[in-house]
Amino acid sequence: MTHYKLNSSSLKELSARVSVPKYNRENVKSGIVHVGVGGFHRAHEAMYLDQLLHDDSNSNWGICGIALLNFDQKIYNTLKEQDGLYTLVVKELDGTLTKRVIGSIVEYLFAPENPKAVIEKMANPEVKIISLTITEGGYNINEATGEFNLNNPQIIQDSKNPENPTTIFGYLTQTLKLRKEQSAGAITILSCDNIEGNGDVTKKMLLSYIKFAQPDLLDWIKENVSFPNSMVDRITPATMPTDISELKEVSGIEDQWPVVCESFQQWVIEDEFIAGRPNLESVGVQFVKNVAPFEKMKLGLLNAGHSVVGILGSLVGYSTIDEAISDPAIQTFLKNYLDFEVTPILRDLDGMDLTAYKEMLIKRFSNIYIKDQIDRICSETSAKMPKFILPTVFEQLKSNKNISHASFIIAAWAIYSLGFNEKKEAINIKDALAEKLFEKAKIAQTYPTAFLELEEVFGTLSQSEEFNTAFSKAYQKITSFGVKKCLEEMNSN
Ligand code: CS2
Repeated sequence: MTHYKLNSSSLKELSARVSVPKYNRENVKSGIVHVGVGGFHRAHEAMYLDQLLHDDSNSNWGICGIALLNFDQKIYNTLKEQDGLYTLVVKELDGTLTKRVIGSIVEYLFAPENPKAVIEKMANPEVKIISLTITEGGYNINEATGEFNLNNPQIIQDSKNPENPTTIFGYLTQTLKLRKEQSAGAITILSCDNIEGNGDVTKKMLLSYIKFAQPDLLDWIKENVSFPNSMVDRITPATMPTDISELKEVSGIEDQWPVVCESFQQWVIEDEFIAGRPNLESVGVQFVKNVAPFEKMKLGLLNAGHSVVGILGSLVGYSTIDEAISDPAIQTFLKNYLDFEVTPILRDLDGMDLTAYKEMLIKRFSNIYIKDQIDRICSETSAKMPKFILPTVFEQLKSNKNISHASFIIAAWAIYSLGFNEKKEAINIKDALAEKLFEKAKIAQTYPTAFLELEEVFGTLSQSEEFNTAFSKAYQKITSFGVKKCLEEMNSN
């Protein structure tokens, strides 16, 4: 089979083998600028827009992808070499693969190379939406106070050097300033990260920065910027070398960075698009008045579920989520956690069948073709914990309800943070706070609750006597009997 490098000129040949964009990409304009063109964005928003662009009346809704950090150089280079094209490989539960070339990213910029071009692009009057996947840790929140962290050296640097920003806050501020100066019109800033009230949080954090760095912009923003909340969902593991070689061998496509994902997809958004939006409902996006209950459900069940399976699985010595969830001790523990500690805090989900949602979730985690890496799931747990698990804990504590599973998970995380699993193999910990976590984890070997003193992660949790007691008990038990034995005992109660 002839092999083709994926780019605009090979699309015609490739169309005989996989589905490719059937619209004229040259006519597509970037009505959306998206920051963070990792796997998730390319499996989700860019995929929805690709579908929409097949109707010519939507040609104003292409995407300009921004690679914001130095770390993103590789994805930028790939997009550039491949004219923004990439293959999305959807892996069904039965192993069927559906391959489709996505064409909605029609422009791409590498911010560290040319900050000015990024600001000018975002301030272009044709751009109506700036969407973000900058990860849970990207919002610069001090978890101890819930406020914007003005002490972050990069934030200070951006405020002193506004024309050459490095953070998303610096970029957005310059963009809004330019939009105001050039009367470029209103704009929607749409967060697509896993944070409760992600739009509200984006607004709060951005305004805190602007109050500090450019206060004269605040009035304009009030009238001209909207921040809808949204819930996004699609499991997208990191692309593996075998995904790249399979695509080449089976379909003859040489794609440096295809994206693989599950078939499940969901996007629920509040309809607050001040400068207009594409007709996303025609491709299955749900618009609701209040996204909060959906977001709480997804974060509390799915994302927290991932962290539970990831942390416990990692300690036992598994390397993928499907392996870990196929262990009955872990699966039963997860089901009990979701039923007894998370489900009671979920409300206002009219029309949602939570039992079916949870059953589906177990099936999604069990997809043996996805092979979602525990390393991916456990990366940046210090930023995920306050968004995925702690809100549930605080709510349960407030009403004196069960926290036995949550305290067990956090105790397991303290042991995980020492860097070894129960087979004495090193764990590859990727976390901005890895060193601090390690220090606390060391002290926790003698005084377990020292781990909870990390206020930037746990906020006021260490003030709860009830939690401290449950946590210490769980910690001692895990160190004495090992994770599996403890799970089996808890599951049988
Ligand atoms: C995962 C998410 O990062 C994580 O810990 O839970 O990336 C998850 O796969 C997505 O939110 C699925 O929508």
